[in-house]
Amino acid sequence: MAVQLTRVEEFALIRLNRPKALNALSFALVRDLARAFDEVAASDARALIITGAGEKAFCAGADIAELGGRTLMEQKRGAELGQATFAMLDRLPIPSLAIVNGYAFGGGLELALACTFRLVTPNAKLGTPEIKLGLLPGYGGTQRLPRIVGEARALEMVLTGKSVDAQLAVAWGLASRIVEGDAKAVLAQGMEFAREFSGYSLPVLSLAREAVRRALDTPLHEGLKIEADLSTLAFNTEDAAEGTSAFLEKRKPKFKDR
Ligand code: DAK
Repeated sequence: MAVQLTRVEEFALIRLNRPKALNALSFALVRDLARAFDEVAASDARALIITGAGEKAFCAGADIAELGGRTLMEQKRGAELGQATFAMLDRLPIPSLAIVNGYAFGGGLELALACTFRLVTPNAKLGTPEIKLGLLPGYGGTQRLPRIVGEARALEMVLTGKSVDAQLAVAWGLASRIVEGDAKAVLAQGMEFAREFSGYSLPVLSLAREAVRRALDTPLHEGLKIEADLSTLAFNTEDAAEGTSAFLEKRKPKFKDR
């Protein structure tokens, strides 16, 4: 299977598994990813972690061998398939984390950008080299990248095709931190990172993600209204009652995801 979905303790783990092609995203793989995201959404996992098989790459992008010889309408449908699939990831009810273990180019970077967080290994290289192929990103990169790193840095990446290393990725806010060691150690650090939030109320985490996400495409006065609505909605959860009571009673809260 080119997409392996497993369970590691309380987390869902997706491993892109085409290491000989540096985990390139064939259209079939993208469809498999969509099915996996559906399964994750219906599961009781507390976060999703995505990584790539092998030592070299998270994902080297769209499968270039499949890109040629298609009509413009087929290309448009291809872009829409990639965008819709990555939107499923962005909209999962639980947070997600990409462990970028090596190259994340083109569609591979776009997959990571649709995750809530990114961690990078020291050998990671992140980039949008499409321009070198006479193309531009088609799976959400031109929209998500500037929202994460800002317009000038996004333009620098998209127009030059130059990649960013692990340290610069962290400096630019493209990744949250660097994780080191073999695949097992890196996964353990990813799980440790995810545990910094995964014990909190899932519905409240989801409302918080929604509020922050809306900040990026909404004028301030509208965004503040959205925040008032979503934060009020959080007060309606049993978990909000539990969290505030637990504080006053000086005990640890027991959230129930309700
Ligand atoms: N697609 C297919 N195969 C790939 C691949 C890719 N993206 N990247 C690597 N491979 C394959 C290589 O062909 C090679 O296969 P064999 O020759 O062994 O059979 C194997 O993986 C190992 O790669 P290399 O031998 O090249 O390994 P190196 O360590 O020397 O180099 C590299 C690693 C990552 C620097 C290099 O492989 C590379 O530059 N890869 C291409 C990276 C890239 O350009 N990615 C962006 C792809 S474009 C759309 C619009 C736009 C897009 C999609 C759709 N629509 C409107 C529908 C564009 C999306 C993209 O992602």
